Amino acid sequence: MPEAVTHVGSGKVRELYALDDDRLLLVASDRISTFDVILPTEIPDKGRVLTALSGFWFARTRDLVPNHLLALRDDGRSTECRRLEMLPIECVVRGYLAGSGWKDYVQTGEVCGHRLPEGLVESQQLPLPIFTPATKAETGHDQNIDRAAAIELVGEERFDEVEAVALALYAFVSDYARDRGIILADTKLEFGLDERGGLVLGDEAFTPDSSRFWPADDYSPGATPPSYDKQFVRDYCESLGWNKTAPGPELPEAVVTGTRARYVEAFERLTGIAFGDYVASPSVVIA
Ligand code: PZK
Repeated sequence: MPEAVTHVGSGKVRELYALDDDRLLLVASDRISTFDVILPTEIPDKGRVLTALSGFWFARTRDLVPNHLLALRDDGRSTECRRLEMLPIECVVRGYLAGSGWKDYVQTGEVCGHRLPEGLVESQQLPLPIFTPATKAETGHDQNIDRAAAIELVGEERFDEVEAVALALYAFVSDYARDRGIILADTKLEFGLDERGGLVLGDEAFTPDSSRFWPADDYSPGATPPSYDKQFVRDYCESLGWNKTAPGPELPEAVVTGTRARYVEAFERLTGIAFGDYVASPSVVIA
């Protein structure tokens, strides 16, 4: 008998279903977005790679903080997870100055209330990683907020706890990736609370959609490093002179193939696991 599942939410490239009162199913599609627009062409296996990476990191960080992972389904793109009470902030950690962090620094010399040294250049490594929370926007962009604004949303004790845990997770994963030739420039984490009020890591974690991964070989401060996964897509879109509003362009076969290869390469470099082994048996990443 097929289980009855209720669709409870959509992200840009993911779907969320309720399995029962306590469990959700997070399904990662092969859709890809660039410049905030979802493209009409899918990248085969992208959802599997992202699901595999999240599972891999959940298994390796569970002694730092419990997480919502219950099981990976055999399709390789679906995660069964514990239903949590999600905290109303995005928990971003930045080790390098990119994206909105760089923009805020140029305008104010600060990011989320962290006063930074003068004279930093785009993509430069920070003296120490910083916790830079943001509000969760239903539509449009998340807004960076300082410690006081985040404490208004989650309380001071919980703020101090998520900051410490998020920084510890970033330190673990960025060291792991660096040893494999990949820079984790920044990452966005989402936490929730279990029925006893305990802090639990949820959502996806340390995937290319929630993080900036840069190939360490190509890194040079002052430039905009190529994105590990989406650079072919961005370069192709730029070459068209597309105005970056919906609908996005269809991607040619060579861009699709090259981008799929980059996702698979990121997975294999980070995990040391052959992607074919994951497809054959998704639990290999959590074994
Ligand atoms: C939860 N989202 C984001 C929205 C998606 C994902 N373990 C959990 N418990 C309760 N709620 C969530 C989670 C998780 N993860 C995550 N929204 C709620 C989201 C839409 C589609 F795929």
